[in-house]
Amino acid sequence: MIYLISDLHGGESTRGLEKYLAESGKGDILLILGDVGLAFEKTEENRRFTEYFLSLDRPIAFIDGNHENHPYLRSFPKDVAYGGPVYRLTSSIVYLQRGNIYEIEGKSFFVMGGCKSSAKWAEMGLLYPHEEPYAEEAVLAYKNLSLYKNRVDYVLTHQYKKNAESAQIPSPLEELTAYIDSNVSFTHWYAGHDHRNVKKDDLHTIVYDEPIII
Ligand SMILES: [Mn+2]
Repeated sequence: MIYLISDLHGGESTRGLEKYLAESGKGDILLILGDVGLAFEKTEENRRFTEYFLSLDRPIAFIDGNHENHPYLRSFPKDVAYGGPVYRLTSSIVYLQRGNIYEIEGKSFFVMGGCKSSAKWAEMGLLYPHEEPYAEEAVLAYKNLSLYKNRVDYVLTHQYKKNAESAQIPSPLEELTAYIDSNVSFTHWYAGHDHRNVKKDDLHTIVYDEPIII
């Protein structure tokens, strides 16, 4: 079975991970919708969480959030898993790259990690380059969706939509999410970032620390 959780934030919110490890079996796979927070802060807690997470001997695939050490995540060797390009952190844990489509247990998953952080994070010195999808990553997303004839089983993103309507020019991520809602056929869209467990409607669910089984 496939389980979904999100937003572990470097060990600050591990309820979903603990529930998953307690409830799931060896053959299951865990997908995390960003803000895992590996090597994010130079604290002993974060160092310990990173070491613990990387020691998990279970299949885990995650997308990135905004609160990640992106250069660290992209420092791992490139590999192929679930039919697409990944960064391989360990023999069982991979980071799924933005704009790609993966085949997991016979289902197709389009993924797009990252989003913009609020200004306070930069002021705190906790903002790494590459938090938001680049235009090239959106281009790759449109290309891969087109190869699938704009039809996938699931859409996984870190952020679904910004809470407030922005008067500014939409970012590549905002343009892409609007495009997917209007042009792509999917069974369900799961996103994290909001720290809530809530089904928004028949097609969209915000995931946090209550594992969802699909
Ligand atoms: Mn986030």
